[in-house]
Amino acid sequence: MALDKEIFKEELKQRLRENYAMELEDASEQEIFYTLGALVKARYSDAWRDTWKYYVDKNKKQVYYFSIEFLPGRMLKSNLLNLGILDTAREALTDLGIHLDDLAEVEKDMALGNGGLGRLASCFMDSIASGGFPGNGNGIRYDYGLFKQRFVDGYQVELPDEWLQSGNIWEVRRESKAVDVRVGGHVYLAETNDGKLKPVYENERVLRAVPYDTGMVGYENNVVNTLRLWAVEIPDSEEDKYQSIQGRRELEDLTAVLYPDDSNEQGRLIRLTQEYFFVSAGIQSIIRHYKKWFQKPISKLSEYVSIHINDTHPALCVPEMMRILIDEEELSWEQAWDITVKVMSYTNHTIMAEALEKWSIDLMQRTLPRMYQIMEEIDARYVQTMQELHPHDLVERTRIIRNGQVHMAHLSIIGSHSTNGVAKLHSDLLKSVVLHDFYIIYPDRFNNKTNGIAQRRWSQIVNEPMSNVLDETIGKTWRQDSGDLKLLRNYQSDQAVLEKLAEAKKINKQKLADYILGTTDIEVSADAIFDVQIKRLHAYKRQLLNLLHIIKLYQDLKENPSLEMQKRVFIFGAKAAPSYHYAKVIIKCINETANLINNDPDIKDRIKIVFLPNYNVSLAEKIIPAADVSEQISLASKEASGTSNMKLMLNGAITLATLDGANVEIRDAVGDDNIYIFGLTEKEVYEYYENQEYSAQRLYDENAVIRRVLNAFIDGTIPNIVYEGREIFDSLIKYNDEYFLLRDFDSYVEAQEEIDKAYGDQTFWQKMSLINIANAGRFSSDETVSRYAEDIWKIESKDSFVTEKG
Ligand code: 7GP
Repeated sequence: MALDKEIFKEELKQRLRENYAMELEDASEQEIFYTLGALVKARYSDAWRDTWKYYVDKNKKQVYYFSIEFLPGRMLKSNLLNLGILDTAREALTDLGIHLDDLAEVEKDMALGNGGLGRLASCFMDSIASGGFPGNGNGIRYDYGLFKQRFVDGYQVELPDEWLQSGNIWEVRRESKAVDVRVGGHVYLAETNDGKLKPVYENERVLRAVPYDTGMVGYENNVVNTLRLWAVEIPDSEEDKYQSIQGRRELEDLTAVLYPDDSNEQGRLIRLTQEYFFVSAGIQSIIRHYKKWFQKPISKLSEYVSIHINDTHPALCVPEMMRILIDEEELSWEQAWDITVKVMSYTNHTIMAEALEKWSIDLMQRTLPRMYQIMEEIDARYVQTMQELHPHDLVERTRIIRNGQVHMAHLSIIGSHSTNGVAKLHSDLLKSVVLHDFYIIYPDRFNNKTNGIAQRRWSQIVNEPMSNVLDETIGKTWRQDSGDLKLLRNYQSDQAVLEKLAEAKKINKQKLADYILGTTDIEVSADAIFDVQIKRLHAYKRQLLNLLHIIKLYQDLKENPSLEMQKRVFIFGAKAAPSYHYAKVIIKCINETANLINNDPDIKDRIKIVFLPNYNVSLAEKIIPAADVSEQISLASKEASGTSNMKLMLNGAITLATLDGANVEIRDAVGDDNIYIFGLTEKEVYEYYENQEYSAQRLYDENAVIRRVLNAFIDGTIPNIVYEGREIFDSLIKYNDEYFLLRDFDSYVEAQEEIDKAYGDQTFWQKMSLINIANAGRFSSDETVSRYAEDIWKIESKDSFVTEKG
């Protein structure tokens, strides 16, 4: 439905009067934002209800995407865009003297995730709705999102993110859909009158799970799916047990924070309970919905329901589904198992061994006794079936319960019909190394689904200047179908187009420069190369390698002030996990080096370092359109996919990368001439692991440049890092440089030098940039979710519905 500007203005004013008893002139930005949000929500509420009803009436199979993280960021503009009213709303607001962009800044980032995995889940939610697929998210409504990051004396300081303080305009609390979740206590099996074994619970705690639903608005297609996030409450029946404030707090803390520190027992307990809480609530509500609206026998469940386990945090979906089918629906084990495996599918997002989740048997038994019993049975039956087919060792290594621990990845693979990695290289590594044992057992279960990004958000919403150039050059179809970006290829030698794209980039850079000045007091020139590394702070992602190169440049410039090079601004955005000491040490070192270089008069602004605090989705939206260089420099084999690489490419940044994760596919898309590749290949990395020949000490001894750079950490060159500098130095030399930074250093420097040269030839650079934009279409999450829908979830897009609705 087209939006009439005048009606929209009137409605906004009317709602302000009704809700705040105020005229527009007197309303604050906050009040206008909430009013506008309510107006937008009202515009899609019918479609939300209709979508739900359609799925039910037509008995459509639906997918439920279970994820312990979702990172939607701000939703005002993306809802306006998807409803097809962004431009009109913007104009109407302008008429009223209001800037939509300023208003949008009022919205708190919904930051219910740490990084890539959570953002991917949100890109998928957008694309699932936009593709017209019946699909819903299921997660946790944390009271506090990921911590807010500040820097104090160069150190990361974590502050609570009170995102719900002023309410959340998009959510709907659905108390009538609450379910109870049982944890703790004891469970034993007792025979019932009819001779069946039934679990009996003793001293368990009952938690009430209350859902908060948010509409996931599809792009101009009248589809609105649901993201359901669960919050814990105390059920009436349990009120007596929670009379002390202390007791209530403990319970209410369950959904208070995202990923509580799991380095201590108390933290681990909360985390495991969180995992079960949203899994159990989600599955109970799916089954209830199925029974009420589909009216099909439970034995047909897998024809109508698909559940996706987004990394292993929701792996308890497997035993929880079994519990409901056996204990409550009274199916046989065999039948329940058959259904469960057909319903479940699993994505692995990391090859880092320390991130593969395991829980001690003891903790599992104490926290979730019935889950543990069921997992023991799954494990025993697995061994029984497999020992006839495979060698004893192999079966032992792949068991769910082994060496006193419950292995959640093993549970996810054994209990589902599909396991996928998130880029070709990653999926291959899962098969050949990380999950090789399982690949032998279940070769048909393994597949690849290369990640993608919500391209409309990461181009149309965040980068208007570029979007306008695209419209003028190739028409507007790319806005609907990002595959059409390839039309831009025809303009790679069109000087006028190249210049217009360059101008758009310049506008974005100036805007970011203003933001940088405003938040950090650092002045940067929009003529410099904006060299960007934005992602979680992790040793394997090698922000430190970036820093080593910067220090080298600094030393070169100090030694030879007339050295020719392009001006560069190195921009970082990264949070370190609160308990990740080494990552925090790197942050401190980057900040102190920034202080040194930015204030050194000899450097005369030729290099600047900007570490923007509190990296999140909204900040990414400011940085990405302004980037010239995209740093994707993880040690080959370690980054499962990466998604900032795709966002940066789409916005015309040139990728500087190792052949890791999806970088490999980006290289294939743009060709060797339009990307800068350096460093060890994944094969070479594994060779080092095998022959154990890596010696950082030798590289240090033999390479004077490396020596000088590393010495800067311990000889006082970089001030205020007496302890941190030593720690970095030792990690590289004494502990032999786990991520081979020194081995890749020379080739990284070389690639950086080529970039420096290339930027000097602006036509050449702009052409590379254009080719990157033109080939970014394939990394759309629209495409990715279509592959999941077809190959894994077996759900259909409801294009027919769109035509029915008109
Ligand atoms: C990330 C991977 O590190 C990144 O390479 C990938 O692009 C992203 O998932 C989406 O697939 N992993 C996580 O964020 C994470 O928490 C540990 O993984 C389970």
